[in-house]
Amino acid sequence: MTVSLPSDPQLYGIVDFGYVSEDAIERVAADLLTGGVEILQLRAKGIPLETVRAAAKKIIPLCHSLCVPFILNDYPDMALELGADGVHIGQDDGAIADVRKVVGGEMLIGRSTHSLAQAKQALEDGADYIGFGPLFPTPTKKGRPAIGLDEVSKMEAEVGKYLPAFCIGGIKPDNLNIVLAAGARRVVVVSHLLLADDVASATAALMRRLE
Ligand code: TZP
Ligand code: MG
Repeated sequence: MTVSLPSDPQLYGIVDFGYVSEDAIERVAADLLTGGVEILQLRAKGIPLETVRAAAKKIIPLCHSLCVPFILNDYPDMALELGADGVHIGQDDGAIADVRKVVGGEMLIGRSTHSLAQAKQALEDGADYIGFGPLFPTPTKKGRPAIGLDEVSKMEAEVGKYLPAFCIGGIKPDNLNIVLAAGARRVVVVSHLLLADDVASATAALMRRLE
């Protein structure tokens, strides 16, 4: 089974081993899905490959039962092997064309971008969607400078018009209005949701603000 991107996704969730222990990863993924994330990524930096594989194998059926695309951060080979719907790669993870050779024509390829220029490049290189940020400083990606809101509306006009562009980095209910006012149409929210006492309710509350 392959799930494609929804036509107008607003909220992209990430279940991240940086916030969630191995034994809770499936439950938290299910909570994000219950709350209404429209795309779900598994992000596992510095985690043994077998642990990543085992987590992905549990989460993929949860996503597919709801027709939510499952995206694996890094590891194009594993994404292909496991039947992920997409793979997400950073600026340092090689050319999109090379990842495309590994994963074939069907799989979604998402690219992290940190400037308008990188967003334009990702569009030109054939990304299926982009992340754009971090808009604000974030503990989830320590050391990555915040890019602020200045380029958001240009990015939406020049790139987001042609592919889904998700603003990311430090986004939470407190700053969501200014992010949307800056022109963002879609967001990725990680720590606010994963650190919530009730992940499903926090996700559902955020979804209501975005719809
Ligand atoms: N890429 C750019 S910022 C970021 C990633 C993975 C982290 C987003 O997490 P948070 O906790 O929502 O700031
Ligand atoms: Mg990467």
